[in-house]
Amino acid sequence: MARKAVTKAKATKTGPATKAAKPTIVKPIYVLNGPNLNLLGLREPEIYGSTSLSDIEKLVANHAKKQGVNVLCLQSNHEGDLVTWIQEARTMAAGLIINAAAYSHTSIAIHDALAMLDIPAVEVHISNVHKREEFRHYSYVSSVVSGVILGLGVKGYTLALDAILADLSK
Ligand code: CA2
Repeated sequence: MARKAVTKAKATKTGPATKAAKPTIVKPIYVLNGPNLNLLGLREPEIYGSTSLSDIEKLVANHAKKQGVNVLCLQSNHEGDLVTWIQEARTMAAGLIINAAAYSHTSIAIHDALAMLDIPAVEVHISNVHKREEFRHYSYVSSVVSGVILGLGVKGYTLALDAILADLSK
């Protein structure tokens, strides 16, 4: 279940507050990217577009900044790194965005780590995996996150951020 970051509305001298103050989210939103995504923009632009991972990270960071939140963007080609960062997110993050790339279709370790999170988590895939090879149709991630965004290109990352912020302000 999503942790709620709530700031109480301040009472004024003239009476009780009528409108709740906007919640302050102090912890960063973790943005985790898995194997080979460091090569985005270099090959297969017909599937993944021409945006690099560093461009995506800037896009998400700017989008977050406009809404007064921070992101921590991390990428690894190693399954264990992703597991460690997901575990770290349990206490250090307000929410988590994950594109586990090929590990989405294989990793029970990532599934188990995500199952232990109690912060909102959204799975992102740049491509529509359901229009692709059958081995990409199943994701071990999907059943243990709040939601999934796929096939919408790099915009999926900012949409995921918006979904997490909406969840946190409920
Ligand atoms: O669509 C996605 O975001 C994927 O997670 C991307 C993964 C793929 O294994 C998933 O099925 C769907 C692959 C990322 C590979 O990235 C590349 C980067 C540059 C050139 C080719 C692939």
